[in-house]
Amino acid sequence: MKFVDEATIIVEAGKGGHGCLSFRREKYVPKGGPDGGDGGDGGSVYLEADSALNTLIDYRFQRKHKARNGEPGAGRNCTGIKGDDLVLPVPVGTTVVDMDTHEVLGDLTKEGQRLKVAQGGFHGLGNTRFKSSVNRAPRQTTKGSEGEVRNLRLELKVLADVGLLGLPNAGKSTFIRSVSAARPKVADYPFTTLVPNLGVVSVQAHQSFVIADIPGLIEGAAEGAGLGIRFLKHLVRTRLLLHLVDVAPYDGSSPTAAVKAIAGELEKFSETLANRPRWLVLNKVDMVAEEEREAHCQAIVDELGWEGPVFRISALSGEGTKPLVQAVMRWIEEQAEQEADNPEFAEQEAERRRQMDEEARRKIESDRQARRAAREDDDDDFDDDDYDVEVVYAPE
Ligand SMILES: Nc1nc2c(ncn2[C@@H]2O[C@H](COP(=O)(O)OP(=O)(O)OP(=O)(O)O)[C@@H](O)[C@H]2O)c(=O)[nH]1
Ligand SMILES: [Mg+2]
Repeated sequence: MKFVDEATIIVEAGKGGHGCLSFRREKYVPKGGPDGGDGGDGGSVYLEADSALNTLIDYRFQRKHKARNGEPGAGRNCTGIKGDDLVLPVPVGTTVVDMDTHEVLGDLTKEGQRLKVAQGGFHGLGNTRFKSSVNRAPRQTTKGSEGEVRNLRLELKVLADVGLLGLPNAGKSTFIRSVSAARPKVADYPFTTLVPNLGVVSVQAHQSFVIADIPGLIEGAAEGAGLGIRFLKHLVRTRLLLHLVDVAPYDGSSPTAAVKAIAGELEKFSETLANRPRWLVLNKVDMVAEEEREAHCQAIVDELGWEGPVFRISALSGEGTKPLVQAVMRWIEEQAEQEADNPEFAEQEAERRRQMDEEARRKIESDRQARRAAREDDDDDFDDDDYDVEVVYAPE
């Protein structure tokens, strides 16, 4: 299935039905009173989070979505039928932004959560409503009001507790394969992973977390090198980043330089994200002779002046992955407890998430505009946000 994480759509609520102008006409009843009924309300448009979906692809094909109009009222005080609401299913993790005001209308993060995005028009009143002791034959009615119309941008960000970060070939996909049931492709060439993959890591019964594998980043990604950096937005909902680095690259390049390059790109994408908790994971330790391992790894840590947590693993053999996964689980639980016990901390976290969202949105939007400006013929159908690949997206 094609993975699409952004789409722009137009939603239009239904109009309210007009009120009816009518008088009772019956045999032998001269001058029957007013009997024009009210119109029906127009249908509203809702978005609803649906866990069966994991891409916004459908919204690339159909962009306009309209709820039904309310029916007009009729004689004999018949009220018009209300227009049906339109409920559009979107993947869990979809953020909805009003493109005209740039306002974030909502974040659909739970299965079944609903958000009204366009209010249906209000019904018009029939002339019966205007009957009074001084006006027994009112000819007055009101029209139904228009339904709301909105231009929306839908943004999908995967929901994961932990995000993986690293150069291509660092072993991110190998790692997620070794600790979860996810089966992303692994290969010894760069950019094997083209779309985010999720894996559920079960630590014990009832203890699990979700980990997101994203495409590799390279130096200059913020300026569009490699696959660019827009994938980083999939990390903004995570709580913890695992920064994987190959301790013994084939080409003899420096692991330290690799870590710094990634940190630099992260910073350019979102400062707040760059300052989130990030653990260093030294991968492929099996490639270093056992007696040299300790010194080799320590040298990298010293050269970086890394003060945070460090883990040494071999994603391929599984060595060291268990302690890492357990530490992650503990950390996540502690964070969750802290958020539950300390409202101030929870509010700060929420604020940081909002900030990251905002920074990510700004960066992606300015990149998009730069690309559009660079393209000579402004071909509107050209979709540079597409990931033109087939993926199996199975968080199991
Ligand atoms: N020896 C050894 N090789 C590893 C280890 N982890 C990964 N590899 C190999 O490194 C290569 C790249 O691994 P991937 O998991 O595809 O790397 P990635 O970080 O997902 O790369 P991209 O998707 O391209 O960003 C593959 O040939 C893996 O078999 C490890 O711990 N030890
Ligand atoms: Mg990969």
